[in-house]
Amino acid sequence: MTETTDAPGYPAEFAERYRAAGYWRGETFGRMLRERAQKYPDRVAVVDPAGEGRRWTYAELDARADRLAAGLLARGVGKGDRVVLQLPNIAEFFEVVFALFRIGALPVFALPAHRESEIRHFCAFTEAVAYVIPDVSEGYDYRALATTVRADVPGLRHVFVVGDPGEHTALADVPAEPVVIEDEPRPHELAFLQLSGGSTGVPKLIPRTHDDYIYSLWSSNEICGVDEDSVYLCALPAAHNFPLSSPGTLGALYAGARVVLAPRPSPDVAFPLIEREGVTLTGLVPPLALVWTEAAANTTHDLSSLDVLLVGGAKFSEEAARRVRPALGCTLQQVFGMAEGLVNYTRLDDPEEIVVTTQGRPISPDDEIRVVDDEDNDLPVGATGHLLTRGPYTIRGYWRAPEHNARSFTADGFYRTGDVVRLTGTGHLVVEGRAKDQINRGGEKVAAEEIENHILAHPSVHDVAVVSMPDDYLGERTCAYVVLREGAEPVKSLAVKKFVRARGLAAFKVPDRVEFVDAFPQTGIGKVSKKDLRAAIAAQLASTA
Ligand code: J2J
Repeated sequence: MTETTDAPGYPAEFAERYRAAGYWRGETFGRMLRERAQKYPDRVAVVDPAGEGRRWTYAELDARADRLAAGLLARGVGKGDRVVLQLPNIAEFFEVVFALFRIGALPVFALPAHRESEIRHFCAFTEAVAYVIPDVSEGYDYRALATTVRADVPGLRHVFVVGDPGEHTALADVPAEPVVIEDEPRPHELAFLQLSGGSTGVPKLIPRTHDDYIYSLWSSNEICGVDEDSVYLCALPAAHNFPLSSPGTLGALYAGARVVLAPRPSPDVAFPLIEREGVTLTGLVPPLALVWTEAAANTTHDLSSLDVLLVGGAKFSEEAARRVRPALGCTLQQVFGMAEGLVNYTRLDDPEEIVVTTQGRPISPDDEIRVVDDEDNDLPVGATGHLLTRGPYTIRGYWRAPEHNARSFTADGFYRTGDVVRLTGTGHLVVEGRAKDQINRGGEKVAAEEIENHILAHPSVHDVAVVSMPDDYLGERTCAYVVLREGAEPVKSLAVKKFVRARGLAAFKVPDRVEFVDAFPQTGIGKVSKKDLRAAIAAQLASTA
């Protein structure tokens, strides 16, 4: 049982079944890296082209993780402690993650885009003992953010900085002589907390175990053809679940392959890296895949090493999917995954029609898929409904969220994904829409309620409803419908955006558009009809296009 007071674990009979089936191999991340370092000491594990450029071998990454683990233990960071990690795509990301894995401290994977509001919540809610940041990245000084957060969260004992630490501690000063780790993490225990895209006021945390996550990695490797000769380009933010695990950087390291870190995902950065490093696969969200297919037509860079392009995080249109092979000369794999668990891939030998028209099928024969109506009745194959799932790498509940879990999971442990799908006769899933109150902004998830709460704090705002609006490039953008207080000072759309930004939110959550109305359309039972608001803004955009 992985049951703890913090999160519901897999029931014993399921855990036994997953072990007996060979899915859960009884490995941990810490030991996995040690084994790879013994097998492939001199092979390059991580390439970080930033600055002078660094290439760490497996032996070097392993030794660094050991030394950092010892240093963290010496500073009182230990098993079960939470550590909020907010690093860009740099080699230290893996040094820190594996050091934490080794001592059994749990990384909490924040994104570089997060700001005070999110980071304060992660640090306070997880009772984190440490926060790891770069000094300055993409022009933003994370040390100032850390100072602010630390003042609000007294339990946060350490801020470790990659680079110039300012008033904090340099990560480079932490490593110490390796020690024997007493209470090593065990395979069924938690390895980290991943962030949920979410639909609630604050992002929920996803507790993943070594056993379940490592299963998703080695299976993804088989499905995507990753072996020790593969070269994975990490173009999306490394902390996101897609580039981390589908098959991602951790899948690549599991295979003994090479991870190449792209500081940014744009073709001008990524294409030269593909050529230089002989990249064989990478993963992108749909808007970037479009940019890449367009840029490939005019590039002088040799992209011929690229075998597989994974596209997921948001719906990839059939039309765009058809362009991938002609433009980039590689195989497209659509991937429909979620940090909570379930990941679907089109297979490398699927017929082209399936690859361009579906979002794939589950990793595991033991991924249970249900497509149901609003009352949880199972629908026939081919009908569109809510996707529920349970399986060997899908969580049974969020971390410290019992009330929310009662809504997000069925009594028998199926996760309510909030996705609306259709199952084809071949067992593939087609994503048709979404029932959760979320905007999928080109793969970046925005929980409507979170933004609504921020806008409601504005003194002139009486009520607000945040909805998606169609967008050619991102698929969706965010539109906030605002009702002002009677007699309130008139407010401009820009002022609302500025207000949200000033509350310290990731830039991708600031509404793209603000519309002022006198009242909201209502549903039959007197709730705000977001469906009508979505239709209204879509019609308005179409008429002005
Ligand atoms: C439509 N919607 C999709 C797709 C995800 C691999 C790939 C992606 C994620 C991810 C991930 C979609 N078509 N191809 O974790 O390991 C939407 C769904 C889903 C939500 C999950 C991985 N691929 N989505 O995107 O946790 O709505 O994970 O429930 O960020 O993204 O978001 P997230």
